[in-house]
Amino acid sequence: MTIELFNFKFSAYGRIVKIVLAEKKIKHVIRDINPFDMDAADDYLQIHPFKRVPAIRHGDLFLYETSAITQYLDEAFGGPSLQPTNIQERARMRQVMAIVDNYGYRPLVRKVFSESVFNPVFDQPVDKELLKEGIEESAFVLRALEKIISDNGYIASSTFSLADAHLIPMVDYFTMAQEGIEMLGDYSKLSAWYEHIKGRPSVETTRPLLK
Ligand SMILES: N[C@@H](CCC(=O)N[C@@H](CS)C(=O)NCC(=O)O)C(=O)O
Repeated sequence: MTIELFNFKFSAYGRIVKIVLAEKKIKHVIRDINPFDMDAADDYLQIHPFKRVPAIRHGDLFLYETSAITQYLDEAFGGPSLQPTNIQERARMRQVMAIVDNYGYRPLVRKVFSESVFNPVFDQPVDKELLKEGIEESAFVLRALEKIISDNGYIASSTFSLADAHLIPMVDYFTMAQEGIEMLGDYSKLSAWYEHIKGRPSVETTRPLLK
């Protein structure tokens, strides 16, 4: 059964799932949904009651929430395992994913990237206050990640894990902003991680082109 991925082409969260699909070479088709478009709501609300992306369908299973999706894909399909077997590394992996969800996405993507890059590219109004707030909040996130990053080349372990897939779309968008590049430069371990990961095929082939 082919996976159906309900996604919006610019979604940072959708890209996490795409990276996992690419890492594990899972066949899939993409169904385009724009969660920001109010008209898209009615049918899609049956699949995702909170009207976000991504969601997947696999046979009779419909699933939303990115970390549930990526864990499911990792466990239901062959290919490289993306969850470390070492218990401490696995805990770190889950911690990084939760940091991204609870503290990272909004400042890095919805405040810094959106206000500094996305809105100007698409001729949308820019909210300088939101950008300033995003820069301040992002510093806490980067500092926290710098403290816990593994010394083994990846964010949580010695091999690429779901945590790397969860974090890279956020940092990739963040560093499209000049403010983001400058800030990341203050964190040597995170910068080295980013340099190591950004050219990985699953990361390069899923990077959205803005225009
Ligand atoms: N908790 C959700 C978050 C997904 C999410 O926020 N997706 C964004 C796109 S990257 C979205 O659909 N935004 C629509 C909106 O905020 O109205 C998950 O883990 O999948």
